[in-house]
Amino acid sequence: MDDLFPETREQLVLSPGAVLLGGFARAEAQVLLQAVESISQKAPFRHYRTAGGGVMAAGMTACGPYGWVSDGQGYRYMQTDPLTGQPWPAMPALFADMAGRAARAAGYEGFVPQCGLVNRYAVGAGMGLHQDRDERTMQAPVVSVSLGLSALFLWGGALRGSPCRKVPLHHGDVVVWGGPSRCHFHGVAPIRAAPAVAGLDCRYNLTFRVVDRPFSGTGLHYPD
Ligand code: MD3
Ligand code: FE
Repeated sequence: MDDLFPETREQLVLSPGAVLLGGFARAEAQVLLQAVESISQKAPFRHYRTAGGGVMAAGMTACGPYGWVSDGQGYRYMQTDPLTGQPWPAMPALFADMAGRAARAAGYEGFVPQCGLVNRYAVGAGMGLHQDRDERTMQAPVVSVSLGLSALFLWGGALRGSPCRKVPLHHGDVVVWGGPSRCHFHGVAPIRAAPAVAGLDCRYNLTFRVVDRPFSGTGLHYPD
């Protein structure tokens, strides 16, 4: 493993199917951030309204065939950006490539994302406990990449009331969430003020998702 993936600081199984690849994206962070900048020029960060009437603390945009949106009518994936009426910016090859390599390092072959969701957290912003269930298939894993300021990730269980573990996620960390962990509750504690990391005074999280395709890859996942 060390020979194949020298970029991984440590591999930690958080729970069955959830694998933390410490520092996996660190060496690529600057090009990933340049791609985020280019995406946000075409599809600007915005703060979606929640179904409950609130506003999300994290700014969001997306790339690839699908973007995730919320507007008070509910949460869903759309093939066009409601802000511009245009298709979402194309998924940069380095995004899809990195997500595929991370999934492979965690034991999944054939991960090809259809959505690259980009979340931006200013200091003080967090994300409440939730499940990701808007994808038509829960078979494929989700790959997430943390950039910039560190976060305390809240890792719950299958039920909202399950106890939460606090997992620090740092610049360059990648987590692959698959199998039974795919439907666990999770959230992000408000980002704490800290010296800039890689020139960033905020945190970005990229999440890569399969939205409406059956997952034909291999690895720990729910059967058809
Ligand atoms: C576990 N984002 O966008 S990434 C989200 O840091 C989201 O921006 C957080 O939760 C963030 O939905 C957490 C980690 C993550 C993402 C998706 C998951 C964990 C997951 C889907 C299923 C299980
Ligand atoms: Fe989520």
